[in-house]
Amino acid sequence: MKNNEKLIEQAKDILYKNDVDGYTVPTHGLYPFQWNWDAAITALGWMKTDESRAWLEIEMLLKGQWDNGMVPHIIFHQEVDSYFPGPKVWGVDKDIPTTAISQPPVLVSIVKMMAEQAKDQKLAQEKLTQMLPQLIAYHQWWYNDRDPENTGLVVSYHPWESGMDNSPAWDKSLAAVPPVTWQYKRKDLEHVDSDERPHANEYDRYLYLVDFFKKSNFDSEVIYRDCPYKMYDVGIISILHKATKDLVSLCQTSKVNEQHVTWFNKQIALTESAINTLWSDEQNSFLNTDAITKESFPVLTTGTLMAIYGELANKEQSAKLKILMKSWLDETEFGISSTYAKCAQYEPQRYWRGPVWLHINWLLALGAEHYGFNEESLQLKEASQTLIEKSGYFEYFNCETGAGCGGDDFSWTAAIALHWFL
Ligand code: 9WN
Repeated sequence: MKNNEKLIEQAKDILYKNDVDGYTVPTHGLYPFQWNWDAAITALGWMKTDESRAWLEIEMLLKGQWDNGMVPHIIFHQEVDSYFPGPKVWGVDKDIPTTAISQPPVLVSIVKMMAEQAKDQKLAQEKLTQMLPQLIAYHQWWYNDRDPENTGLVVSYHPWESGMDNSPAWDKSLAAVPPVTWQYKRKDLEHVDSDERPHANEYDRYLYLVDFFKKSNFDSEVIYRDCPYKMYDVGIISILHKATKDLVSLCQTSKVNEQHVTWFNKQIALTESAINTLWSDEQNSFLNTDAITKESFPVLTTGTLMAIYGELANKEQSAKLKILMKSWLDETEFGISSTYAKCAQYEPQRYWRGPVWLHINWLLALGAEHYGFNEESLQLKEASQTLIEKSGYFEYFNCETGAGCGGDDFSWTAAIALHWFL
């Protein structure tokens, strides 16, 4: 790559700049706490400069784990008032305040990659042994809490849980959630242009759900029964599935109790069969589906393509997804747009409705590689390199112009560039 040395230095500088006492904020100001999937992805970047710091990132994340096993979506390690909604709105009364939902569980897969690539194997094995019980508890929580009826498909309770906040796939289900009636002041719009962020009517409903969790005393059974938003999110299901397979492999090499392996293998088999109920022959894709109304949404997003990363597509499905991925890639120059450009809801610049995220390009490239879609995987990598050379380390990028959007000096963008191609 052009300017390789300079880009490496800049990426590492971003990690150090965003380091706050052992955890990394995604970017200062806009996101001043530790986020779940950001932390995991950022740890991969730390592996390129300081392995013990990388392990510390994961340990800090696991400090926020709930007794029931959930690893929350945000860990509010310190008070900072540049973000809304903060710990008071979430109302989680714990030593370290957190939110009450999780995020796409890439964690275990990344821990496995870290252990495999670590130069300091002694440290890696020590950390792995120490964290494995917590990682097992996290995955048990996903299946027990979010699929109590053993269907093979976990549900998600909030667009923020998907990590792809205002993806058009959530529009209809979110519109069925009542808005909050109290007044609030958003802080994201103090940092980023409003045309790059979700609309007010979406925030009204995001907050209604936050209130609902609090009013339900965070009781899993009550939330499962009454939550007005329940989604079969192909992204979460796929990422969880891949991570559970990685967890089984970690358990086997670490000689963990065989019962765990058997139990997780059962979950893996259930999902492999149940995922077919989300397949659409019309769209030639898996579709996100409302778990309350059972309506599936024919909008193609990076979440729906994640089945490739999750290794959940069978032979015929993967052949169709390859064609879809190819034409998706041909639509724009910089990788996979978060919403397929031919869908009516596509907007090249608005949050999760079109822009490109570097870590999503990377996850999809891994999936493409798994299925032997070598051309697509290479195209994703080259497009991602072009993006970084052109625009630097933004949170995400306009998929048509490649212009940086959202927060600048962004941790996961720097981390993936370091890990993947620098
Ligand atoms: C809410 C931190 C997070 C990412 C998400 C991204 C965005 C938060 C927000 O930022 O979400 O969690 O306030 O917009 O959508 O994927 O983890 O980078």
